[in-house]
Amino acid sequence: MPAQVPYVATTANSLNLFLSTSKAAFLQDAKDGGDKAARWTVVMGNEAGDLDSIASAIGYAWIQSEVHKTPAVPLIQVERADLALRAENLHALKLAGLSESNEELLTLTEISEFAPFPAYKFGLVDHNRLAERYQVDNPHATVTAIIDHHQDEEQHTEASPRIITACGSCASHVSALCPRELPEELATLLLAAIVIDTDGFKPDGKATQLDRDAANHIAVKSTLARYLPPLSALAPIDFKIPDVLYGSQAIIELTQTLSDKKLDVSHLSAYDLIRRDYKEYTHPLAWVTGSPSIKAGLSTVPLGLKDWADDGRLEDAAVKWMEQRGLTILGVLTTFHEAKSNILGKSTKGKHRREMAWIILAGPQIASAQIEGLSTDVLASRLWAGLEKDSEIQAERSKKLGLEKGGKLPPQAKAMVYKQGNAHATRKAIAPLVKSILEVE
Ligand SMILES: [Mn+2]
Repeated sequence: MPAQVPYVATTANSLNLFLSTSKAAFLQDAKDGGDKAARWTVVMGNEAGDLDSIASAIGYAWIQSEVHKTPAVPLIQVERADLALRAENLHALKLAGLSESNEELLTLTEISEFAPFPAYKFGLVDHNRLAERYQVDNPHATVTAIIDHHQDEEQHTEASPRIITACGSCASHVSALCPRELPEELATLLLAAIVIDTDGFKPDGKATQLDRDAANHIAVKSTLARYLPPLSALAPIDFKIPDVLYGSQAIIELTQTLSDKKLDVSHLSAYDLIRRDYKEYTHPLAWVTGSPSIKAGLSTVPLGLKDWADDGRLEDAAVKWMEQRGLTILGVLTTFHEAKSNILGKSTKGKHRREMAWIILAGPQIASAQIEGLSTDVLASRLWAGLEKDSEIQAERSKKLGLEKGGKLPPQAKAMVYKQGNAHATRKAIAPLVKSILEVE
């Protein structure tokens, strides 16, 4: 089997053309001002900017534009310079025939000059609540479509379609909506997202039947098609497709390459690691007089704390990021495999572990609410108690890093490190838990 080269699409392709054309036309309308950009639907994934979010946004914008003939542009919710923090995304975008610089993509960097946001129709993929920044001074902001696999936040109930169903990858929902004919570069991009989210369709993993069916639907159109076993595109719809993708050589190779690139973050600084896979939440505290809101951020880092966070590196990076984002709380969620050596002394993949490092700062939100009895002490005891009594994550205090002593943190800051008894609980479980701990009276 040759290396990845044969899967790479050429740069002159219809996906590439769709992206460049829609980006240029949208930006021109935005610059012209008035309500020229009002005809556009801006389709975006979540702010963590993972491959699922990027592929789903591109895929759904393509469907809107080419199938439903509604002008749509995908917006990648990361700064252009931060695209480089995710090597697996760069690889998948290359397989999908984008240029080395990814200049075809519309990122936050190109829209930063527009305030208020120049368009008001939004399609949300891989999340289901429109971020605050798009609503500021934008009274007509409307979510017209939602396609997601996260917990339903029950917002934007007028959106149509409004598909929010759990499955391994949001890109599977988008793939299922694709017509039989689609650019092979787009099929490849969606397939790459599903592959990385389901660990190559591993049985008993995150892949659901919906993911497998959707992947089979688009795989035949992808640049991998000729390396795959015969697929069932012609099978009757109610015929349960056997899992032909799992275990096929081309899928194994794609899974391996993407996951190697995703896990190779050893060259990144603590500050890069915290920003790389990051989501932000606003929590109103109904139990404090006047219900002040605080901002909390959750970073997922694919390396154990001991490999990057000691000697004050975590504290320095976290405080810098928290001040920049105006955060009161930052949770750093690690996921990694313990290094282990086998009987021949060769290192092998050990047990899957997760840790959480939490930092609470006395930022401006606390300072202004202090008279009402809100302090970092009060927040810390509420958060630690809530985390520790949750039976799903099974948090156990860890003092290895000494973070709880706060020696390298500003005055009044509180911090704690936990090992998770349940290594399966991801940010998808921890975000709603933190919401209920902080918001419930
Ligand atoms: Mn996703």
